[in-house]
Amino acid sequence: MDLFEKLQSGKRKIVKDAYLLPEFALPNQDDLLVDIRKVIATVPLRQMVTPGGFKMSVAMTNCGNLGWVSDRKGYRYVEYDPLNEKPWPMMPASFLQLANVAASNAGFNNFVPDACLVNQYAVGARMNLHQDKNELDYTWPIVSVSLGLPAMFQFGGFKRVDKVIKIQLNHGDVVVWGGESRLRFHGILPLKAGVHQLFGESRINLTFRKAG
Ligand code: MD3
Ligand code: FE
Repeated sequence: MDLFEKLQSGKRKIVKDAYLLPEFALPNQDDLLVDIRKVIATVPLRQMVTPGGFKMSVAMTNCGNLGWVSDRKGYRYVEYDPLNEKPWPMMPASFLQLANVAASNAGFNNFVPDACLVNQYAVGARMNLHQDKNELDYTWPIVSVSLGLPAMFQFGGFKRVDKVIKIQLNHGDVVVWGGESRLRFHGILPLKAGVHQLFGESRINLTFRKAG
């Protein structure tokens, strides 16, 4: 952690255009938990299938106007949940507000996400190195909120083979990826066993995007 440049208000610059806001979401943790429960009661978490036919270890669902989905046909954003053919639930105000304030804090003003991907990691779940390229406009940042068990996040350069740096993401941490960092390869190493007071044996990541 101490390898990052420390900035005002505890904010840390990870690389150009990427900022870690340690524990930024902590004051909102109770509201976030209530709203996460509401979302997943409406549109259940599900393990999607990759275009290659593998079941993802991370369970996912969405809220907001657009939701990210994967199936044999590919990765894309859709307006309707394929499980019930209904629009995704509205993004809770607690989510929208947090994403907007975090983005501003990192220097990206007027961020109004239209998609929130809810990623649930059970012990052992992971996300392979990838780039986020399904959004229309890469000039908007991505805001990521980590809750529950800690995870080892890895990010690299702009090619899969570029060397990666690891950072631990803890409960309440918010990361903002904009500008030049927006297309960096990134992933999550297999989640280590543990029990979190509020989130039990799991990690939840909320990822906010302007996708459409
Ligand atoms: C760096 N999620 O949903 S969030 C994803 O923790 C995803 O669930 C991870 O990668 C998770 O696509 C990582 C942090 C993150 C999100 C988007 C990024 C880092 C990023 C986009 C560009 C660079
Ligand atoms: Fe990603």
